[in-house]
Amino acid sequence: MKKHILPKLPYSFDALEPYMDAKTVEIHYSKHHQTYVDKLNLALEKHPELFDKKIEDLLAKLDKIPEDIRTPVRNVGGGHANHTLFWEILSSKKQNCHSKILKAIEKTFGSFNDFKKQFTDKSLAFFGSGWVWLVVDSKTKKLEIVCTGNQDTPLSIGKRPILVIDLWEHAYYLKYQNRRGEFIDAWWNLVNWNRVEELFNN
Ligand code: MN3
Repeated sequence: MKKHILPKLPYSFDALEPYMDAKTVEIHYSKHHQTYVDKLNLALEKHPELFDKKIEDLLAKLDKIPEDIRTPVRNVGGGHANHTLFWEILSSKKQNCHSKILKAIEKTFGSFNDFKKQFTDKSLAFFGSGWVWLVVDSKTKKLEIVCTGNQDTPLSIGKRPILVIDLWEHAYYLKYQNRRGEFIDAWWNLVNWNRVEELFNN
C-alpha cells in the first residue's frame, strides 16, 4: 500500500516573487495542497487496493471508483492532481514559449498572442472557483482551452492537461485581493514553457 505524498516543490516559497508572493505559495502548498493529499489518503483507506493506482488513473475513470468514496476522490483527489501540475508548470526563470508547443499553439489559435488572449479572457470570465487549462484531446490530439469548476480535472473527460491556472481565491487573494486580472497577467511571467513542452511531447 502506497500512500499519496505531497510532491516536493521544485523551488523555494519566495522564488516566484514578485508575481506570486512567498506567503501565498507557502500557505497554498503546505496547507491547501497538503490537506487534499491527507484527505485523499483518508478516503482511500476504505478501499486500500486503490492505493496501488496513480491518481491520474483514478480520476480518468471516476465511474469505476466505489460509490462511497467517489465524491472525495473527485474533489480531494482532483485537488491533489491539479495542484501537482500547477506547481510543476511554474518557474522562477522567465521563459518564452518555443519549439513544438509553440508551433501547435500557432496552428490552433493563429498566434501565441491570440492564444494568450483567449486563455486570459476565459480566466477572467470564469465565475467562482476553478481552473483554466490548455489540454491535448486524447482522441484528436488537438489543443484546446478548457475550464473546470471546483477541483474537477480534464482527465475525467479524456483530455490531457499540459498548462493550468488556479482561479480559486486562495491562489491570489493575499496579494491581489479581488484583482483576479492582475494575478492572471502576473502568472504569465511564471510559466515554465520547458516543462509544458515536455508534457506536450509525452
Ligand atoms: Mn489552489
